[in-house]
Amino acid sequence: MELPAVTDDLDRAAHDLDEYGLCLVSGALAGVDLDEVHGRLYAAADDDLASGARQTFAMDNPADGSNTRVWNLLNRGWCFVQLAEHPAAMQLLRGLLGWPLQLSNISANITGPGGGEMVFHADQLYMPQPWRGPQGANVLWMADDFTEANGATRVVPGSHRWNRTPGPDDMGIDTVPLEAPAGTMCVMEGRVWHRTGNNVTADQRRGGIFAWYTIPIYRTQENWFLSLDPIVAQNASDTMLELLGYKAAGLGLVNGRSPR
Ligand SMILES: O=C(O)CCC(=O)C(=O)O
Repeated sequence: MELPAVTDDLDRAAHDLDEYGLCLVSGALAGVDLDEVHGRLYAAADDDLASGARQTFAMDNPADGSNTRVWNLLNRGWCFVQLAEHPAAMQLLRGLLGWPLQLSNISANITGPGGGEMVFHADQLYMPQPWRGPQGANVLWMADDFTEANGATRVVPGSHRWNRTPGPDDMGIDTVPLEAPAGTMCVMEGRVWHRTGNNVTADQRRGGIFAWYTIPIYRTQENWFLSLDPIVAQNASDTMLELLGYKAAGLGLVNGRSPR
């Protein structure tokens, strides 16, 4: 079982998405400052800790205190808005899922030393089966180097072809760590089996930013209309307004018209 090679060729990446269910794109942060992304992500995590809003989200092990989830990153810095509508991500998502799409959620998962692995899952697990194709895709932005030791996401390349969510008998299946340098973008379609890896380092945190997009017939995980800072919506591009459902066609109308 192998991963596709990291590439900066988006045609190659689209081919990898089809073949492996995921692709790795290098230098994808062009136009967005990785240091800023990294700094703002950890500042947001520290703010949540200081204010008592910190959440751990290890899914199968909520008591895993070494894990931190930072929700709704759009409110935590404009660089995250730029990531959520990044042209390279948009190109790959359009090719995979078509358009319009919605941004369901953008959050970060930070594993800390001693962090345990997450339950094995495919992101479209809440969508009716049998699956006939991808209904969504996760775009993972690596804010740190991802290594096997610091809990790189573990994936099963090719598992999208099985068209089902993993069951209890699948938990022991072989996985590969998504190892790549900070700044790499991984697009992983919604049927790919994966989980957070164990962080066995003594002192390294691993921050991954996960933007989950779906075709717009499902509810969004984040309720943007209640939680989005109005300043973000006021300054958003047309693409971002569409991704958030503030600009719509067919569904999500107000009195038969697009809200914006
Ligand atoms: O943190 C990770 O590596 C994976 C997170 C994940 O799978 C999820 O949030 O659905």
